[in-house]
Amino acid sequence: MKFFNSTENINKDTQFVIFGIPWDYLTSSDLPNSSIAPEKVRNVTKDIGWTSELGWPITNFNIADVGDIIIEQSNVEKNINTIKGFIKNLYEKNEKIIPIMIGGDHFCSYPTIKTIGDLFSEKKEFGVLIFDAHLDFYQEWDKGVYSHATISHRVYDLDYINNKNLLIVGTRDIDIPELEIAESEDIKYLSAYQLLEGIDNYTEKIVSFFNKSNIKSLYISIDIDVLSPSIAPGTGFAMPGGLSYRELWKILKEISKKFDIIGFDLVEVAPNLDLKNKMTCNLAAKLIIELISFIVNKNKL
Ligand SMILES: [Mn+2]
Repeated sequence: MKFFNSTENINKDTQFVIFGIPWDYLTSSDLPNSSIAPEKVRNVTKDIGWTSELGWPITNFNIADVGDIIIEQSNVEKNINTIKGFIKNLYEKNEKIIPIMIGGDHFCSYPTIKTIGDLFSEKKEFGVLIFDAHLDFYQEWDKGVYSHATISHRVYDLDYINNKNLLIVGTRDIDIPELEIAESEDIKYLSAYQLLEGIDNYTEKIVSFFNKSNIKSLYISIDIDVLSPSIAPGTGFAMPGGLSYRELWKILKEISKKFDIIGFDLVEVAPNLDLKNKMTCNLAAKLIIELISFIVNKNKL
């Protein structure tokens, strides 16, 4: 099963390349099965209509779905290298592609962001936007420095990432050690409650944060738990007070208009915790295809 009508192979016209990382070893949840999310999110696309909400046929988008990366659950270093090699290989087939990763737990974003960032030549114009209920800013978590609870910290540790080009949005479940690091390092994040100021205001805060640093190109990482658990129950850490689908949709639309999105991911969907109607998988598939539609139609938004 492919994502909507994606082809299998990358060619010169391919704009987006979807791949799955079926890896949830580094979650701290007792109920993890986000490793099956890539397959389950693809599966629901057979029941979703083939137009974007703004009326663009999905068949007009040039998407290749190259399947899942082969993962050995507990072999962390090996997986990081495998992911790196896999993504490099995608660019060798077509250097202009926009990679789209479906996780897996949030740690899957780290090797993905690192590989894409390392290969991106305009480092001064590169920023990372993370949507998450959590800061994921622990220095270490139970299995060490690599964990889904340390992912934002590991991204921050990259040479070219700092507190002026990394922004975390939608937070509402931050632990004391994370808060202390965020305060001492002056890490910027927008709490979910700040949405009380209105979605336009909230979106403007995100845009102006990156504008201030002259960021032109963004990588976006979406942890599904940034959304309200009332619409996204299928995830390991369901925290109240999350964004609505429409709020996230609106933010993604505005961001796509203002910046070049050079890659994105959607992580932490746990299909075993989803409702029988697969609403969280539907939500994930919709977010991915809507964001693709915004990137394709950037000049019409
Ligand atoms: Mn999270």
